[in-house]
Amino acid sequence: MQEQVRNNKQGRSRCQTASLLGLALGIVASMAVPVQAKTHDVQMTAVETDIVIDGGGEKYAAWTFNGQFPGPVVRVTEGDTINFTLTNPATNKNPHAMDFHAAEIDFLKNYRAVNAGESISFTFVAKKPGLFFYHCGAPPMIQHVARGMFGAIIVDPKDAKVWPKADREYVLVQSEYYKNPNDVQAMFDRKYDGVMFNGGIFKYHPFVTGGGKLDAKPGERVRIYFVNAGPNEFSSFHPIGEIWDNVYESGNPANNLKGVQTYVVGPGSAATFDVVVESAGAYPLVTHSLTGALRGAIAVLLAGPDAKPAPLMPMVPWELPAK
Ligand SMILES: [Cu+2]
Repeated sequence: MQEQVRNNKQGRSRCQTASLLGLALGIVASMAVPVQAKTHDVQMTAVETDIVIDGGGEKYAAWTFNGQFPGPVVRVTEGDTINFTLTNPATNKNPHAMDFHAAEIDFLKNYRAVNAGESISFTFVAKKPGLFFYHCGAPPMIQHVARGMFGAIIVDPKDAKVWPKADREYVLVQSEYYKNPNDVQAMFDRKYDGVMFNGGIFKYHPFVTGGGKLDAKPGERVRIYFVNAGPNEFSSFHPIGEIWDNVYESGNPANNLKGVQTYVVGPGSAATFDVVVESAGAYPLVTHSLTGALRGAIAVLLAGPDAKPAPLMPMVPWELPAK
């Protein structure tokens, strides 16, 4: 009898344990499965080199990360760790540095400039989702940025469902063009000669020689990751013929503005713009600061049913059509 009671008790407790376990598993299964944080080894090299900056083949004595203007897009997920190394080869003439706006770390130690022939490494966790600027901070910083040492880092939200899924994504980085790369005073005086998207004058303007375009299909949600490198001018980013369905300040899904015509992105800042293209046609994306648009900062989003998939940052580096 006692044996039976004990068995019954054990049976009941096993049963309770099993049902509790089942309940717990059910809860776990119903929760979104968290993405495992990753570690990324990101290595860049400071490259002082000539870069083509317009469709006519005009060259510019740029300073770059990895020989690209802008530098490569870094893409991680919220919570990921980035082990970063910058190499400044002995063949360079200038000190260079790296400053990631996505990081929250001591700037004196990590963002210091290293001489040619040296390298620097640091680690950070991308704690906040969004779109962030990165740039060289070696003095004079205004010149290192003007000459092309910058790029974008996208920190995707841990939970992809916090915002609508984009059908197509592009990165655009705005910057000013100062014709004489050695005239630092012109940079301080804001005497720029053009404004570029992704290191080119009218780079995505199909009516300009050598110009390209950004493709989309009607009805698609196109997400533009927009960074303003400056070094000095504000961008007033506007889609001609459209309205931004959403603007996410600093690219953070929590900072969601709706139905925006024009949104100001200051130097060293960024925002993510969604446009659902209503119909086929051409939609020039411009800075509505017109001296900038009319001197290079126009990227035409061409919507047609035959649009092909495209890279995040098309035409970097610029490939000129064969003559
Ligand atoms: Cu530099």
